[in-house]
Amino acid sequence: MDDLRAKVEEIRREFKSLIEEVGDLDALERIRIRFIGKKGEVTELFKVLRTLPPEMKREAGKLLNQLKNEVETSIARKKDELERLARRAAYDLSLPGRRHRLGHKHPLTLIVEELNEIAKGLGFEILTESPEIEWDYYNFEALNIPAHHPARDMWSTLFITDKMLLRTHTSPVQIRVMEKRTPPLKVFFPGRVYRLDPFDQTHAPAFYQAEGLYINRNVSFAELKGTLELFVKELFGPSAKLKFVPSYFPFTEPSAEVAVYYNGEWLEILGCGMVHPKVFEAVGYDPEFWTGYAFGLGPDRIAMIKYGIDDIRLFYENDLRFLKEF
Ligand code: FA5
Repeated sequence: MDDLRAKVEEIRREFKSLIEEVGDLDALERIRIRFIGKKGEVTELFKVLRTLPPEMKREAGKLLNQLKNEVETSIARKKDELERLARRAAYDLSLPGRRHRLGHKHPLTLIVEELNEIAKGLGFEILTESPEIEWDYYNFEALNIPAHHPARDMWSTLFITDKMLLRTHTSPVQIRVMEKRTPPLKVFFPGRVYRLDPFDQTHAPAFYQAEGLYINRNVSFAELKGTLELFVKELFGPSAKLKFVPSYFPFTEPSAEVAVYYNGEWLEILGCGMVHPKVFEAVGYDPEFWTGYAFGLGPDRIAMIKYGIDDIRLFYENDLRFLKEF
């Protein structure tokens, strides 16, 4: 019995010193096999147990079970610890962190915001919301474009019902504002508009417009021209080349278009003119008393010139390689 006790102590000491030193899972497995494997040192002692006389078996059994439990518990604890260390080593803390990519504003949003800022600087009040689904009355009729008038052909329209459509321009907002307010007024309203236009290099079927309206007494065409020149120079720089071309819109008289010189050609960016007396009549303003100008800018075309983009479709394809450039 004393022999057995001494043997147990020896194994225990040996096991303890080994388990303290062990640094990896393979070595730990070797220790497990050595002590409690099928032919392990502790396992072999149990075989000796069988040969002992019955009166010693009880005490010896207790001794051996205790040793076996100790060994098993220590191995399990060590295994946990080594596995945890291995997991931690899989993280290289010296690597730089992964940056979360933040989105940013779309180039057309940037242009619309810039237009708003310029307009604000010129004393316009900005209206950010207006309906994109519009009544025929506001989009056409009140703007001096009666039903069946050939001027309707200027806007290839997406009708929803006979009387309801996707607005073809931001000009209906002129009517909505004038119906609600009394002059003088100076407002600017960007928004999306829709046309059955081909989706080509310079046309989109859904695009932006931004419109200005100024009503007061004795407003002159010279003021309109000066305002638009300022707009263009603010946008493209003081050396930007622009030209006024006579044009026709049913709701302005006289009317003009402005084109900017870009990449060897003139690109039309806006329509404008003096508010037509018929429009004043439609909203109940006295055309003998009030005067005013209106203009409608095309932010898509402006973005093309400003950013040197030769195809409007790039703004709508949502290719991240393109959008990341801005
Ligand atoms: C108009 O829509 C008038 N409402 C502008 C106006 C307002 C005139 C106030 C007088 C007074 P127009 O159809 O020309 O006009 O369009 C104005 C601008 O929108 C154009 O100069 C152009 O820059 C832009 N635009 C027109 N069609 C498209 C399109 N399919 N894709 C992108 N931009 C377009």
